[in-house]
Amino acid sequence: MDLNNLTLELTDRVAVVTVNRPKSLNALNPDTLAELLEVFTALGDHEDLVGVVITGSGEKAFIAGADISAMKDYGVLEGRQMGKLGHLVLDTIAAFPKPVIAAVNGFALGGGCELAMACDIRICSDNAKFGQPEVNLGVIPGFGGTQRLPRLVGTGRALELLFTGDMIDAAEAFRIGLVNRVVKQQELLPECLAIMKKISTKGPLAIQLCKDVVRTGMELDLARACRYEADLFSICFASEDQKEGMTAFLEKRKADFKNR
Ligand code: DAK
Repeated sequence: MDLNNLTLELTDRVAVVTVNRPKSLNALNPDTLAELLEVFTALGDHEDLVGVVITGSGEKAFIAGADISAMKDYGVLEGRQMGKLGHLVLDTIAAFPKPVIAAVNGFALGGGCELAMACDIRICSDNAKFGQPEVNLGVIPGFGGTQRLPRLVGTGRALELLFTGDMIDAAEAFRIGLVNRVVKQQELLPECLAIMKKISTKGPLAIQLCKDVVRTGMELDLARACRYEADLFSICFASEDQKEGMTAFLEKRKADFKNR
């Protein structure tokens, strides 16, 4: 894989993807989006992977949005193409078979906030700032922000952020439920890796099915979603891991899951 805008590191079966364009505060240009798509597509085939942590390089920005200089002169068709690519990348992250954690290490604005919202869990450093400032530029969010933000924080709070373009700090993001946890900058990556380590001790198939049923179920009505849960619950009983997990409990030992 030839990566010019990202770095990819694999440690203890966890992939750390870092958007690496510090000069433009890790803004997302089409090449970076294409690389994200390539990396997540390749990692999706990695059976032993526990999950992915995505972050930005440096201590100032996670991702300061879509690259404004790249899109300034776009016409309708280029705008549409950029929007399609952005949605494809974020949908790929949201549907990625393993957990994805956003380690938000600074500004998460516009497309950066939208990318963080497509992840399963958001942990941020205490200097992080969030916002959807698109109205300042005469546009609306184009990578799902108008949809994922109200689903995460409620319609009223989302519309206030979308109408004002205001930035909120880490404490406020935590208060409204936009992030799971706030930690010091130097603890950010260790904290995310510690969550992944805990996840790595659980039944891998169960983790995968949990993500699937939550993500799919949120798009269904409650009755259908619960029926889907019942289907996936029963599938667990086709796995060796279910036998191992329950046997280990009864034998008062730690389960040795094999992802089968
Ligand atoms: N794009 C390009 N360059 C950026 C950038 C961005 N989003 N954000 C920052 N930079 C660049 C700055 O231009 C500056 O470059 P130089 O002047 O050094 O060459 C460098 O990063 C450092 O930034 P500042 O000098 O501005 O740093 P400050 O600490 O003073 O301010 C800031 C930091 C994050 C508050 C400020 O840089 C800022 O307000 N940045 C813009 C934030 C923003 O508006 N982001 C949202 C972008 S809109 C679409 C779908 C989706 C989208 C668009 C279209 N379609 C379907 C077509 C998404 C849109 C967005 O994300």
